[in-house]
Amino acid sequence: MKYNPSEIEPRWQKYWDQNEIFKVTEDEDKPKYYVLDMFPYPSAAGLHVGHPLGYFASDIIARYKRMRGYNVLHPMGWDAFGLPAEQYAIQTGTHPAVTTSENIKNFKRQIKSLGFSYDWAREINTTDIKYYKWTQWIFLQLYKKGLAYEAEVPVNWCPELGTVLANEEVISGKSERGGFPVFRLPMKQWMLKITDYADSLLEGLNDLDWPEHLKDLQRNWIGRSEGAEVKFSVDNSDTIITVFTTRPDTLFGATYMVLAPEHPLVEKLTIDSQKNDIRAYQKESSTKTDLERGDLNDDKTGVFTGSYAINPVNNKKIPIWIADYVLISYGTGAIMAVPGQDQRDWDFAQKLNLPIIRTVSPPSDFDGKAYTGDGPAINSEMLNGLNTSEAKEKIIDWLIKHKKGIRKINYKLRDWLFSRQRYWGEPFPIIHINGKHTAVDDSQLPVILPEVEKYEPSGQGKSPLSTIKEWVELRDVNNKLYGLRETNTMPQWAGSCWYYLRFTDPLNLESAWNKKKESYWMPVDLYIGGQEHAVLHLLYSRFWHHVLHDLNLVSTREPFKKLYNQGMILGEDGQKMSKSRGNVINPDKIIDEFGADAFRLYEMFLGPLDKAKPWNTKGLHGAYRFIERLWTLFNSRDDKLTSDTPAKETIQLFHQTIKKVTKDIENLRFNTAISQMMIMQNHLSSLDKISEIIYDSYLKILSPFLPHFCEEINMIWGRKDSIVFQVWPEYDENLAKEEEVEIAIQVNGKLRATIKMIKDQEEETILELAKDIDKVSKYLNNGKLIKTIFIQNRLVNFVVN
Ligand code: ANZ
Repeated sequence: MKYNPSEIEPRWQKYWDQNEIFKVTEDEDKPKYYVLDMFPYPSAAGLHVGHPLGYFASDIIARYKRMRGYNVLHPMGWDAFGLPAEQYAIQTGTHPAVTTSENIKNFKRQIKSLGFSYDWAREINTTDIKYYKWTQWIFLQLYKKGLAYEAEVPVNWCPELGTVLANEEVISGKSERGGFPVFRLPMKQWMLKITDYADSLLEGLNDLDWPEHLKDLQRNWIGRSEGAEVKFSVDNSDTIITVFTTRPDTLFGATYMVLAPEHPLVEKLTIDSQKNDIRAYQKESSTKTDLERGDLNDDKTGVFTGSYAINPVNNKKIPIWIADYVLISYGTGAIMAVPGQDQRDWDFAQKLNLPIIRTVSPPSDFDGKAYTGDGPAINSEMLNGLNTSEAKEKIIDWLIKHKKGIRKINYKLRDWLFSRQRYWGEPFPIIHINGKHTAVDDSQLPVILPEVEKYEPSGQGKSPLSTIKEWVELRDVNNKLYGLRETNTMPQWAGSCWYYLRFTDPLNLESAWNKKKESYWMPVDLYIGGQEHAVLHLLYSRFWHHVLHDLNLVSTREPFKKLYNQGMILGEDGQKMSKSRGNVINPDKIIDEFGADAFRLYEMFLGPLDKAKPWNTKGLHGAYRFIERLWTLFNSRDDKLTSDTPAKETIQLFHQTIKKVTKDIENLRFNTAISQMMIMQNHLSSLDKISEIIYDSYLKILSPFLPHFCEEINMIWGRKDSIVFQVWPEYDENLAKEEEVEIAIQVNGKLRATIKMIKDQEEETILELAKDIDKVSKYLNNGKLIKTIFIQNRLVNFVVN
């Protein structure tokens, strides 16, 4: 009998499906575990080999947790609103719903053929009316809480795509999708007040089991800065300029001021003789992106307005300039410039010959230009001698007392631009009556996306919905027009902001979710997905979740307890997989040729889950051969079975393997778990006799990695119950213990380091480790290695010339 995955795998997939093996309901007697994948956008291209990497990982965890007695929620669905289906509709006239449903069918077929343990009864689709009804309902909760508002805001208008884009969707003045030019234009838009939740979102991060760098990304995005707002009066005028500064302690060193070129006071402050220069400069800077303007290395430019401000602490007259290194979108759009302590100000002052005064004493060995660090205050009258934090406190108190300023916290985070001028999105449940907006009554939800003839945005960038008169115009029983529907749609983020909640109760027609079910399953215990969602999706969904928590609609403050980012799978050439490079691997072909289990084993063995790694077809053959060896080993059970006690060596390896696989799964280190199971296979295949418990336990710990294969063996062995609910084997710490040895690492006979290792490790492994030690590598790098002496379990001596 040969191992034949193409026969085995579909049979088990059918068995799991028909017997609803992975279907779950709330069970108060069991601990719950909620493991979630970032659900995919069902693109026309179908599944990419990068998708299953994360799905395999979460599935191994799901299967493992079931065997540990958890009630496991492991769902899948489709994030199906979005631009590609709409672009396709514009080109071909095919309704996005048609394309979407075809794509979902294909995605589902592919995902199902990989044998994941999803509870398919919970499948959701964000474009389903029964789903987006509740997206609209949640929007209304935010709206009623005063967190949604309309504003005339300068937006990123992309004529080519016919829509407004979020800042995040614009990269150096071009649309992220398609690379089309983007312009800044004022337009009426829906905004969500995520800024009200800036502190809440920051605080929430502290208790999360997320990679630290990911929390930092979120922190930087929110960008909280503590400081002060300071008021400067303008000489011979009643105009006041307010600046935001994080360094009020440097106020005595403010030798000039700068307004952003777009600042509303520029016009008023510019004297006649400077008007031409100022206008020319304003025009020039309007073509630059914020990123270009903020570039530290850029040559600083600016123009003098002709007016002067008065420094409130010493009444000195200081010139007011405009310069584009000051951004209108941050703080107050104006700064006090302190060239002694700020590098950008220093560069500007140097170039334009403005005075520089140090107000913080730099350390004696400092030889830079602006000193941006902390230190004792100098040239600052009442602050002299105080350290930076004391000086900050004292000056803020002084400013408050003299009504010249306030304490202020600033955020980089902006309110979230939430409307799009597109067809393929959730309609807003909003109507406009006499120019005022109001919520659609809950009883009237959902507001169904109507059919349109054309999917292009109408002129002036309005959504195609605005062209459907019968839909937009609301008439009473006497056919009198009383209101107009909002014609914008929500961005793709909306549906993914709460899908994890819907999974807890996906079929509910009465409410978004039942609170009891929600509080049973939430929070998500483990969330696995790509790095591309490290900031926005996670920030937006956390924001909605915090609001829902404040409204007492959910039971936890944070939605995702533990988060893990899988690394990218690159092409065999080490480059990002892309159609144009021709290095894309089609998962269907891999399954046809090797089967889903070999595919899973291979991807999990490729390297650490969170690292980027190139595809390698050789490795796939290796994975397949390993399964074949297991096939032989398990099928020889009848001949090899013994009731004799196994040899000491076998017992030790057995306990070590269970221990390592258990710990590695818990830590998502699947590649090393697989290595250990390969060592185990090697050993067992060399034995003539194997005891039942070893056969049994080994099959169990393999089963999350080779789910179809292990079900098959389990059946061949005559077991009636699926392996899915068998109990995960325990290990005995004492029996797993290895003898440790201390190995001396010498260079030219001189002891440089020691390493502790498990006895009888391979020479190659030890040498590699030894060469990596700093105290050793420094000699190896400086000289030529001429000889290596190796004494097993005792010593390494590098002879260097
Ligand atoms: C005076 C000063 C002295 C500053 C000093 C810094 C160092 P973060 O930390 O990012 O919040 N700033 C304020 N608004 C700005 C704007 N719209 N465009 C460009 N720069 C702006 O940065 C706050 C600091 O960035 C503020 O503190 C201000 O410069 C500048 F030794 O004020 B500071």
